[in-house]
Amino acid sequence: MEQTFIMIKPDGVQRGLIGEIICRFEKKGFTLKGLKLMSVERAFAEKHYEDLSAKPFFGGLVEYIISGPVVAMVWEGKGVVATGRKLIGATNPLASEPGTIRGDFAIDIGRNVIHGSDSVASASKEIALWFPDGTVNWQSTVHPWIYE
Ligand code: DAT
Ligand code: MG
Repeated sequence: MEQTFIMIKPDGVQRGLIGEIICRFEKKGFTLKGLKLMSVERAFAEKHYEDLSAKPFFGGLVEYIISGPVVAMVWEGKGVVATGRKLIGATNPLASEPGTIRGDFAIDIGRNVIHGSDSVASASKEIALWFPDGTVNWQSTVHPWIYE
C-alpha cells in the first residue's frame, strides 16, 4: 500500500494544530504508520530540502524548519501521496482552497504549517530519511469498511 511522509512544521506545532491535522488524515481513512515529535539539526533540514538548495528562499526555509519541534508522520492508503497533497492545499496558503489545511490555517508561504511528499519516489526517500528505524507494521480493523 502507498505511503507518504507528512510533517507538521514548527508553526503548526506552536499553534496547536497537531490534533486537527492528524484528525483530517484519520477521518479520510488513511492509516498512521509512524509518528514522532522531534527537533531537527540544520544539516538534517538541508538534506530534507536538498532539491531546493539553489532557491533564494532555501536559507529562510531551513531556519524555519529548525526553529522548533516538528511532527514527522508516515500515512498509508490508496493514493495517499496525491490525496495527501490535496488535503494540504497549494504551496502558497493564499492560493489554497478553503477546506484544505493550508487554506484554513495559514497565510504566508514561509509559514505554511505542513509538508507532504510530492511523489511516491520522494515519499520513499523522505520516509527513509525521517524513519531510518522503520515504521509500525499494523493494519486497522476498519480496513474492510474503507476499502471494498
Ligand atoms: P510544497 O511544500 O508545497 O511541496 P515546495 O516543495 O515547492 O512546496 O517548497 C517547499 C517549501 O519551501 C514550501 O512549503 C514553502 C517554501 N517555499 C516554496 N516556494 C517558495 C517561495 N517562492 N518563497 C518562499 N518560500 C517558498
Ligand atoms: Mg515539496
